[in-house]
Amino acid sequence: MTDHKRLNDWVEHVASLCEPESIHWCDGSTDEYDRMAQLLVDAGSFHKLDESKRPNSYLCWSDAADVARVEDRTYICSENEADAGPTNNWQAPAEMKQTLTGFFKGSMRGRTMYVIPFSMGPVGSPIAHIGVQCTDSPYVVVSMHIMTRVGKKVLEALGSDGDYVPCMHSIGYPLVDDDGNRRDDVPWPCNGENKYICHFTETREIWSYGSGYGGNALLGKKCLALRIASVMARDQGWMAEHMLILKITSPDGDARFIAAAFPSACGKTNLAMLNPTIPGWKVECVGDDIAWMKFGPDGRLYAINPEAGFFGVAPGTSDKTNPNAMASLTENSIFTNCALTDDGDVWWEEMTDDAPAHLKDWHGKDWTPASDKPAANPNARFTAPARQCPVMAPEWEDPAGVPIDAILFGGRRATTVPLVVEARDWRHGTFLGSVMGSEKTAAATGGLGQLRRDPMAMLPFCGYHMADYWQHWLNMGEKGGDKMPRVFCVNWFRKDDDGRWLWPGYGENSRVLKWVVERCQGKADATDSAIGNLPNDGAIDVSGLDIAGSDLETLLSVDAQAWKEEVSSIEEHYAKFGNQLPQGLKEELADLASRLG
Ligand code: O2Y
Ligand code: MN
Repeated sequence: MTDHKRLNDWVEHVASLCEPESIHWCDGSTDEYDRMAQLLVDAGSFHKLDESKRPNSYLCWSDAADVARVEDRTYICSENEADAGPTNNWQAPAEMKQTLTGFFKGSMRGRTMYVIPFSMGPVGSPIAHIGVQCTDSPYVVVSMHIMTRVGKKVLEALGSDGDYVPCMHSIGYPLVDDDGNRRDDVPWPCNGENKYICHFTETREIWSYGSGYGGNALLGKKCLALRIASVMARDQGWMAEHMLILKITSPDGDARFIAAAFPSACGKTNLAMLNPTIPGWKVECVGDDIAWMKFGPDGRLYAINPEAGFFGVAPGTSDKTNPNAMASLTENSIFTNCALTDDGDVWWEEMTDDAPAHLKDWHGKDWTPASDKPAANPNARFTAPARQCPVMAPEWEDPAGVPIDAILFGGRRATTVPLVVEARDWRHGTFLGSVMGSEKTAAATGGLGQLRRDPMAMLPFCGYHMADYWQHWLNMGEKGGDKMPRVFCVNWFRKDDDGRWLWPGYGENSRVLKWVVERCQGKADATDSAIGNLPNDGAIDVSGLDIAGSDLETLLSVDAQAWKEEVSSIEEHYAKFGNQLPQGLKEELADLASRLG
């Protein structure tokens, strides 16, 4: 209980609907975390990892039908369908609430309801916002302890009348039925038939039912920090973006902050904590997934990472691809759907060159390298405190945020899109973000790389009409004028006709970041081209890198024919947004077409 009457009334309302056996207000303490983890061990949900190998860490395996965000079960419930736009599932709020009230009725019977007050961002920061999640999942409680700031300090910041986003969550697996009959619990309770992740954008509420996994259940992350926050940001004049934030310092000590949006499977976490290969340059991490940006007193955009932890994809993460992520999860971490080694540690595909001779896979079954299925689920996750990352920037918890110098948009494009191009101005940058996308891997499409446009990497996360979101970007540019960050488009994934990578990626991407910083410093020249400002010859520092001059030329040139095809593809993409497409973006597309001739 608190002295916040509205909050108490809401918690009482949720309890009377869901009928839990007891209510626990989370205080965010270590003691609470430990008790909750032990409860999960006793229930058979958590496996405690070997204390000498992975101190204070746990592994759990989810239900095989609850392994990822469920985009087809995710809804934007605005009063008008048109406000959700063509890229979101929509249902009227009253209808959805009626349906879900039926599901939530009695859904927590036999369980404890946890009330989690959490802050997205440093508690008390003018850029931060508060949420309160009611949930019947202790897995959610421990995960929220890592991913957000939880507990008493949040209630204090809320005071007796502060604003918060109410987040109602139930896994939908009551232990007592309507007739009072009790059933046994299972290691990963969830609802096998119904899952709903709903956002009531006008009233700023989140209702999530049926799933205990990741973005469906840790409601501070995608639900609050992106879908609801994007609507708040539109209404209040700020930006809630699916972006990492990094700090980069040049050898002369000049530090710059860069925010970057990438669709999934583009190495976002790797870039956020990259080890630069160019001598004297330093990269530090502020955040790996989400950026909230508000205008500061000097008129610049200041960003915070609203999260306190990493919920990263485990498979593919290794000491080679991301040693800093590996160092972040050496202790105090939760692993979901990874494999278990015989000596009580975790393993996933590509963690080491050679797989262990024997494992328990994510189904708990015996596994050997001869098995035809992966040992870890491809969407297996680590949940680790950000403070454990060896390259966190000292400013990462600064309540004032960090001033953003540049914004990068990236995607996975085998052809057409150069290694880096700078937008001519904010409006052109908004255009580049609105058309960005990734090719699905050939494996996923049966051989053909198929392009999926994912504007600003916000396709599954924008809480309103995507075209209005672009208009909001343009409006922000009008307001911020020449103080807005420079915008760049990057592509680490170019291939030649034989499928050979043209760019080495990983730490070598620091060479591109260096050019970005030099553009911000006014030190590097660029050439105006049909698609934007390209690096001049020799401007990308490739000293010590074994790269053919012809490859570099391909990486930094404009294939006019391919771009003409791109224009047609953008026209198709834009056509989905009808009349709501901002005039400024129509003009940018026309300008591109005319520059291409
Ligand atoms: O699969 C999930 O539930 C989580 S998805 C996710 C997790 C961390 C960071 N980003 C994402 C994403 O889908 O962008
Ligand atoms: Mn993400």
